[in-house]
Amino acid sequence: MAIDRNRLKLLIGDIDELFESFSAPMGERVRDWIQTAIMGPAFAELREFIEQSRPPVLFLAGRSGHGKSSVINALAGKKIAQTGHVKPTTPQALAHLITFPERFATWQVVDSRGIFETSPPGGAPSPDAAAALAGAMLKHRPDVVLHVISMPEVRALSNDLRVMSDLMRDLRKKTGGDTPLVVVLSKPDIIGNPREWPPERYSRKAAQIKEAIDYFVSDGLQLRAGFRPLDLNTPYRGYEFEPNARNVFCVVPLFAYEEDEPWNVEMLVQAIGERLPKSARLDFYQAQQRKEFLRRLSDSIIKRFAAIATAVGSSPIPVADIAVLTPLQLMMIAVIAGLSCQQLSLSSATQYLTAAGLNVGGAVGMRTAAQQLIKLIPGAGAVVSGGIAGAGTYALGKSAQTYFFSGELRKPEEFEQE
Ligand SMILES: Nc1nc2c(ncn2[C@@H]2O[C@H](COP(=O)(O)OP(=O)(O)O)[C@@H](O)[C@H]2O)c(=O)[nH]1
Ligand SMILES: [Mg+2]
Repeated sequence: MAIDRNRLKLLIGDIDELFESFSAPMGERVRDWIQTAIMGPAFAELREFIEQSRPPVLFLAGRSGHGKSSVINALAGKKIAQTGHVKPTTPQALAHLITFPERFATWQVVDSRGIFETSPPGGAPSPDAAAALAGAMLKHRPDVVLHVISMPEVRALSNDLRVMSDLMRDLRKKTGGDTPLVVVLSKPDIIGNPREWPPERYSRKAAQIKEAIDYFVSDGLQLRAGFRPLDLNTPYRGYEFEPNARNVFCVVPLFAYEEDEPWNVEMLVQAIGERLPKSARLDFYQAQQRKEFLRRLSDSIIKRFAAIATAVGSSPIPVADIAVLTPLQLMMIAVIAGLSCQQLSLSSATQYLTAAGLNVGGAVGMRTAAQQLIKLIPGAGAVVSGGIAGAGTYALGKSAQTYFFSGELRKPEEFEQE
């Protein structure tokens, strides 16, 4: 289970009702104000994050047999593209919509497979091929372009790379965007002795991989400075670059032979994810069920909701009771639950409250849940200040996050000082 867009409407409906039942006795003026200051911004935030999210567009370039399909399979964590002897029959780029039904996510993958085939490795791709590639990129407007080059062949393929980097420059000019180019150096295992794997166990292999990447950067890209390791402790896992003439954003080695565990795929996920537009991140991470990344997404939700709560607490209108914040907080908990692997719903939120020792089981309903929730908020008094509302909401969010992502119950007080 994960975040199902269709459920967002239900959740918002439930929260709206709850909020109505709380705010009805408060008078119209206060109610309207709460509507504008709390529920409006919170609903808008979730709509942007969930409803308006869209599939990431991943564009694959590189010669046949270099591992494009394998890269996609490794990223997706399942076999979605055929690998091996599939010779392209047409030189056109083909778009695939890949769905992850149990995870409510979709990716658009564009395979520009045949385009480089019109020239032998070593020779520059023909002007026609370059134009076809440029056309395909303009048509599909990728969020990220992955150029896959087999590591043992990097020396022969600097022409391809030069063509790619020129195309990236043109694409940026035409679209006004800054689509990142990620170079994936595939098949790092077959550099040197293929039996020496993984590089964490064979220091010689680690050195050979780093040497191949360094060569690629200095000779292929002709860059001498302006880059650093993605992971300072393991410099053979790839580099990221400052803006440069080659338009390369990062270089990542990836082992993606289907019979084995992929290697370094987390690094590639991170490199791609960080550069995706906000609207494409949920689908990208959710498809892979990568807990750590989804947890980070939930962090940003917690921060946004805490900011909304702070604004409420700091308002000139004296809100008598922290209860007005509880619908907001229940909604936040439901979204955190959804990002972990529970259903996006209020009943997931009550599961946390019950675990936290509040008696909200069964028939008592959402209203009781919301009223009980106050007992969990550190520092909640009769009138809440902005600081307390914000810090309390934040602490509650972190506690729920720990519960849903680590299966551990830590009270909100523990997160109060963060
Ligand atoms: N040794 C090794 N083989 C790989 C790796 N990645 C892909 N392959 C193999 O290389 C061949 C071509 O891969 P494929 O993904 O179909 O390339 P594509 O034509 O660019 O889509 C397949 O037989 C893959 O199993 C890798 O990291 N190491
Ligand atoms: Mg393929």
